[in-house]
Amino acid sequence: MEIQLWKQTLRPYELAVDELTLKFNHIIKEYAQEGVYSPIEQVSGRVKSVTSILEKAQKKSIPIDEIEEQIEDIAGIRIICKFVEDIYAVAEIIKQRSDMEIKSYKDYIANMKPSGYRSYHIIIYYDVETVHGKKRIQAEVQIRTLAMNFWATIEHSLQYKYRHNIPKHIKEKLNSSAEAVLLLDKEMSSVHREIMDAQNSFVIKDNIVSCILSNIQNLYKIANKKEVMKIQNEFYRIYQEDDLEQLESFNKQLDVIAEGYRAQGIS
Ligand code: 0O2
Repeated sequence: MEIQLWKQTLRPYELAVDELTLKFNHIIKEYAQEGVYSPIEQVSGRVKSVTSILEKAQKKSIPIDEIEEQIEDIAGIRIICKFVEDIYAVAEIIKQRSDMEIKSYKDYIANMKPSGYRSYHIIIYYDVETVHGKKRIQAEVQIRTLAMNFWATIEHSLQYKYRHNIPKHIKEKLNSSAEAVLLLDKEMSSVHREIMDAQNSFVIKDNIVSCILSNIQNLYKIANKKEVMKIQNEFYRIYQEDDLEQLESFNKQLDVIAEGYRAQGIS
């Protein structure tokens, strides 16, 4: 392939990475808006550099004109989760989507790589619309926990530094830290439910409080100031009690009051 064609070839992959990153980030947002725990913690994406593509093609004896077909991770998305259970929930979300078609997957969590690498990989087909029309590309979605990502990032940097010939004593440290990561993920899974509940109630409280605040702000514009001050003080009192049910019922009452003022404003 001519050098100047690389940029053009990689453009649809850049578009795919941008779109997929946005879509996965939107999932986090939707969960937050619905006050539900999100299995996705962070999302990032990258297009493989030309050097890395050429290195991989050389290593795997892939002819230049078969690169797009045979190198499945030119577009790469990384999804970071808190818990191992979340990884499988994310994989399920991807399976259910109509805009991503699963080509294959590799479960390096159930089958850890000899290096100690753990992650769940899904290769998807994804359509992008470019000025030259529709193009179906492949993208690799790597799903891992925060702990797995920490290990993989360090190990990747060491592979890069030692050009895949990591000294024995460092390999041993990597092996023992891979064991520690496995243990950490197991320990964290045992408090999965508690964390989910805590996070859910935090998100629910956060949503209720922002509804209350926006209602109070609106009331300030249309209602009697003294009455709004009373409502505000009542809100502070209930907030300090730290009782979600009370907060919810106060929010409902406030909704009715605000609605009444809106109705008065119309008539
Ligand atoms: P980069 O620089 O991250 O893009 P293989 O057959 O094992 O050579 P293949 O067929 O591409 O590789 O599939 P595999 O094994 O699923 O690896 C795909 C990607 O997973 C790799 O891309 C890495 O990002 C990551 N990965 C796989 N194994 C390891 C590992 O032992 N350590 C770390 N840190 N990451 C790993 P690239 O192109 O190799 O690298």
